[in-house]
Parts: sequence; C-alpha cells; structure tokens
Amino acid sequence: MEMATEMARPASDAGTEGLTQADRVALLRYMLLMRSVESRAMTLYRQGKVPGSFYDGFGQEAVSVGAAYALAAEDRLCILHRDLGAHLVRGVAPARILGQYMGRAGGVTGGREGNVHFGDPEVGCVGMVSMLPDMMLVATGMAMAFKLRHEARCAITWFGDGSTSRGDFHEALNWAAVQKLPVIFVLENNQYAYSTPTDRQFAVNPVRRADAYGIHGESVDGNDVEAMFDAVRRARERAVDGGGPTLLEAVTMRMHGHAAHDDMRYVPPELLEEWAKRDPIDRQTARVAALDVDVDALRAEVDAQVETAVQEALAMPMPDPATATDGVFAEEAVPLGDGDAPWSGWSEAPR
Ligand SMILES: Cc1ncc(C[n+]2csc(CCOP(=O)(O)OP(=O)(O)O)c2C)c(N)n1
Ligand SMILES: [Mg+2]
Repeated sequence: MEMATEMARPASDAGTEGLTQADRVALLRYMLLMRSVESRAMTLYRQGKVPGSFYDGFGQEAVSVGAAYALAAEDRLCILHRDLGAHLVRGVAPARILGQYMGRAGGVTGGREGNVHFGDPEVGCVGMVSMLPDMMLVATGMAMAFKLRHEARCAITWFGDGSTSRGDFHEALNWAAVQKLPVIFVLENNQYAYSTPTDRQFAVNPVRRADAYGIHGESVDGNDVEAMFDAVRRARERAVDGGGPTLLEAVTMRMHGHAAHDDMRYVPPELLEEWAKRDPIDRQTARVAALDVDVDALRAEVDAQVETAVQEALAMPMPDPATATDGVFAEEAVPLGDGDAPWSGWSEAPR
C-alpha cells in the first residue's frame, strides 16, 4: 500500500504533462472569471444588493479551478465556500451565480438561499451543507455508490483547515480508506479558520494524518493552478484504478477576511504581503504570456463577460413568495447530471 506523504511539488514552467497551450490559457481564463465575478459581487454586497454576508476565494482561485479542470463529466462534486472556480469549470453561468448571491429567482437555488450554499445538480454538483465538513461524508457516500456499481468515476470535495479538527473529517477518511473508495479530499489550508491560525488548531500538519488512515497524502502548492491540476489528475487515476482515496493539502492563503464583514485585523500585514507575491493569477499570467498570448485582451474579454452577467442578474426578478415552500420535499428522485469537462485530455483520449 502506498502511504507516502510527499512535499508540495510545483508544476514545471516548461509545461505540465497533459496540458496543451489551450488548456493553460483556459486555466487562466477560469481563474480570471472567478476573480472578476467575486470582485463584482463584493461591490454588489457593498451596495446593499447581496443579503447576509459574502464569502470569496480571492487568492485561492487555483485550488478550485485546477482541481475541477482534471475531472471527467461523470465525476461528482461537493464544492465549498472558497471554490467558485469549480462551479465555473462545470459550466454554471456567471449570471446565475450573481443572481444566487442577490437571492434572485434566476439564481442557482431560485432565490431560496442568497449565499454560497448552492450546487447545480444538472452539472453534477451537490448543494453545500453549511455544517463543516459534512460534505466529506456526502462525497464519501457518492464514492461508495460508484464502487458498488463498478463505475469508473470519482467524487471530490474541498474543505478548510478548520474542518480537520471535526469528527466528520476522521470518519470520512477512515471509511473511505477501509473501503478504498474513489474519492478525492482537497484540504484547503489557507492558514486561518475564521480568526484562528493553524498553529492554534493542530500540533501536526493534518495531511500527515493520511498515513494514519492508510491512504495517500500529498501537499500541493495551492497557488499554482497547474500543480493543482496535476495532483488531482493523478489522484483521480488512483481513485478509478481502485487505489483508494487521496488527501491533498492545497497550501494557500486566505487573502480576504472570512467574509465581507470581517476586516481581518488579526492577520499580520507582512504575511499578506508575502503571499501577495505568490498570487496564482499573476503566476499563470506569466506562463501564458510567455506563450505569446495577449493576456490583457483575455482579461478585458472576461471582465466584459462578467459585466454583461451582472446586468443580466440585476434584471432577474425576486422569487415569487407563493413558491417559498416548493422543493422542501423531493417529489421524485432526479439523478445528478454530468457537467462540462473542458480539459483537452478528455476529448483527445477515447475513454
Ligand atoms: C460545524 C461548524 N461549525 C462552525 C461553522 C461556522 N463556520 C463557517 S466557515 C468557518 C471557518 C472555517 O474555516 P476553514 O475550515 O479553515 O475554512 P476557510 O473558511 O478558511 O476556507 C466557520 C467557523 C460551520 N459552518 N460548521
Ligand atoms: Mg481556513
């Protein structure tokens, strides 16, 4: 049994195995899209158009985009509050996401939830449960179903460093390990759980707990989108080949407050300055610009796309109060659908 807990390996700037030039540009495009959607949403929040609070993944775009990009259409996802990029890679339209934040009828949950607890079942995503990290158990359950049906597909979920001190984390890892389930656990270590730094959360790097459960654990540079892609591509292969689950620690930094209401005065400014130099979008921009791609034009195109989406979302009506109790109980079981799988590896290699 493989039980190596490896150190973070950055992807090579010469080109990551399996990625074409178009893939490398697409990875940048999805990260730009995530940042642009979230920065416009933050403005809408400050204008009083987003109820409650607003959570973003500024500086962590590589973790969700790189991981989701490695997935096949038939894989299934449990996406958390810092991982907007995964929704975008699966094909959820930015206007529906912005409508979601504003509680509009055209949002992903039809205005039932004006926040980050959403997932579009039509593209293989399960709506997020807020209790952390319950989605580890949901992903484990889906992986159990795939194994029982002998299906070559996997489930993935993301969760923060704060989740690793909860019982569900251990239960999910243990069961997935014992059953050798095709599931990928992405531990998003962004150095803080709300105001609690990691040195007050655990005395051992939680990725090392993979050894204790008998599964593969690996640290990845979470600010390198190609390294994230590569790690999840390998974890997926392991999962569908019967090699069992993987615990991936994506090492990153939460660059904004826990949510829009948090000024994070508890985070030392030097730490943020240090991490700003490792911005995942800047890093992928440098790679893509070296391929002679006009990154400024790409950025302008993405911003224009998001501006159109904002206008579309603002034009969406609020939900009809008469429909408030619709969907509380499922009338019929509708299976999750397949999502977009934009990686060229899926179109090039017959499966
Ligand atoms: C069981 C549980 N306790 C508390 C909360 C409230 N809560 C939501 S996010 C969060 C911090 C989570 O930190 P971490 O897991 O590191 O994820 P991050 O927000 O840093 O991405 C807390 C305490 C919750 N959702 N679930
Ligand atoms: Mg955290």
